[in-house]
Amino acid sequence: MSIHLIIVCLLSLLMVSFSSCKKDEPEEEEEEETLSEVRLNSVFIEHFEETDENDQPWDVNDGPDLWVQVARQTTVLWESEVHENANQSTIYDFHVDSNVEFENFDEEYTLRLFDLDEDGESTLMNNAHFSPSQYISTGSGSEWYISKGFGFQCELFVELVYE
Ligand SMILES: [Ca+2]
Repeated sequence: MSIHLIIVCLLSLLMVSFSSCKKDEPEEEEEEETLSEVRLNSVFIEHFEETDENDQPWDVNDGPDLWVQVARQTTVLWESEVHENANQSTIYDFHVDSNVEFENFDEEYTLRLFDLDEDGESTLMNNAHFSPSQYISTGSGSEWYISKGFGFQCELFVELVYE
């Protein structure tokens, strides 16, 4: 074997080991998925106060005409359609059609329940404050339960988007 051939052999060996070295480099570690978006899909009103603060029924003829609102401070993010003549033994599902997103997990949001009156005005029946982080940190998943005693109980169904 000529010295020339030996050098060529050595060089190619070196190149092979160099390229295999590169191949063996560990792939970039997969980044942990982080929660990037929380969207509101539905609000379920499971129980509402039967009467107002004066012990009067919300609607003298039939049940209250329910609708809900989600707000951040003074900004209204979403308002639902109306479920007419609601009764105590039914759970009401208010589906969110538009894209409602809780952008800041630490911020406080407000859920309000109204009765739509015949004159077109609405009476606030109850409200509750919540912040997404309180549900995220406790691993509540996609169902957020809100309760103010037995009088007002509801559940938010959310979609958690990870990146
Ligand atoms: Ca009614």
